[in-house]
Amino acid sequence: MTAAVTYECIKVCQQSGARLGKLHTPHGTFDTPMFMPVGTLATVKTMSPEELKEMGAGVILSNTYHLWLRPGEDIVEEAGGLHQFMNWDQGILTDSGGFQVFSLSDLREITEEGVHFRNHLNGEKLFLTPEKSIHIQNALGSDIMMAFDECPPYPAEREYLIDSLERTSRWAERCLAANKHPDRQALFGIVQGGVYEDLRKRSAEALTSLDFPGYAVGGLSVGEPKDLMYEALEYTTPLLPTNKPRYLMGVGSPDALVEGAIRGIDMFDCVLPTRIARNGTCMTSAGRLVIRNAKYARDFRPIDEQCDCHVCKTYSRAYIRHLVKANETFGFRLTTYHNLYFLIKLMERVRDAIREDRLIDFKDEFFEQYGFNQP
Ligand code: PRF
Ligand code: ZN
Repeated sequence: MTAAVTYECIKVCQQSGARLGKLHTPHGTFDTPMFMPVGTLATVKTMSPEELKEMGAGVILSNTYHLWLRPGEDIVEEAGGLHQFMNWDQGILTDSGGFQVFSLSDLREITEEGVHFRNHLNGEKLFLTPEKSIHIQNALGSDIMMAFDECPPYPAEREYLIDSLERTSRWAERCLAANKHPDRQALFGIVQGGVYEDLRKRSAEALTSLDFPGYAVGGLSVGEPKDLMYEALEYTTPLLPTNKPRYLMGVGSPDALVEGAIRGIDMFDCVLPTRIARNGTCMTSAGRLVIRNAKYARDFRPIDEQCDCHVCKTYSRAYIRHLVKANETFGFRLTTYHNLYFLIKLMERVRDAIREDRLIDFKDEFFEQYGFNQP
């Protein structure tokens, strides 16, 4: 059987250890490290697929949990799958619903079989299992599916983390067995274990023995200090096979993208750029810019003078500030476009730096300009 998704490592940066690679999927080949915009409800909020393509997004993420609740995976399947339904012919990765059940719904009860919880829209009682999650993801037809896992909060008791990661490993095995289309839809395993090195090792060993086509590092960026996240990545990525892609879930701040790549991560996703755009915050090469600020009322420069996106070539801070303050939808489209472009372009610069063995130099310059304190 041919694998649905394969990873090709092009080179390792001699200065940082970061990997430059390619991810081959049934919907195209994408350069890594890469950032995936989040399209929870079969749309990257405010952006058309044409715009996403124009800015260079190759893969987007969507959510099993949300599409299950509405419109229902049967409708998406009837449309011909998620790619057809939303008119997106590039890669799609779907998260399993594990994380969303834990972050959005209340009255959860975790059993060996699955998770009981309430629909966050209408309070209806629901039950999600590894098999059900894969059934939905098979119906959606994503290129990459994620195993149904539990993402424990931070901090969590060590004993609890052990129970949880062992259950997550058993669930991972059930997910693999439930995948009806392994030739078209790759299933990635998710390593858990909090910020304990021995627990990450236990989780990674259990999952790598199951031979997934790719691995995610889950359970990070859940409230722990950033240095603990970087430390956890430092001991976790070396536990993962070098011939498979590694995906850091839910991480998308510019500093963490660079630090993650340095620690061997190939894929990232996060709602951060799109979410902050909708309250008027822009990512720029000089740090965050809050466009509502009065000081931009007569500022006719672009959001970021170093950015060559369509928005920065065309519209001024003053205009975008006016739209955002007046709650005009177009303003949020412009900030969203720019923020996504900024991260996609950042990853392109990271890849260039890896190719030239200078990712640490790039990081130092980028952080200095952005105004980050070094971790
Ligand atoms: N598991 C899943 N999705 C996720 C996470 C996880 O641990 C995270 C953690 N940052 C974000 N999204 N399934
Ligand atoms: Zn721009």
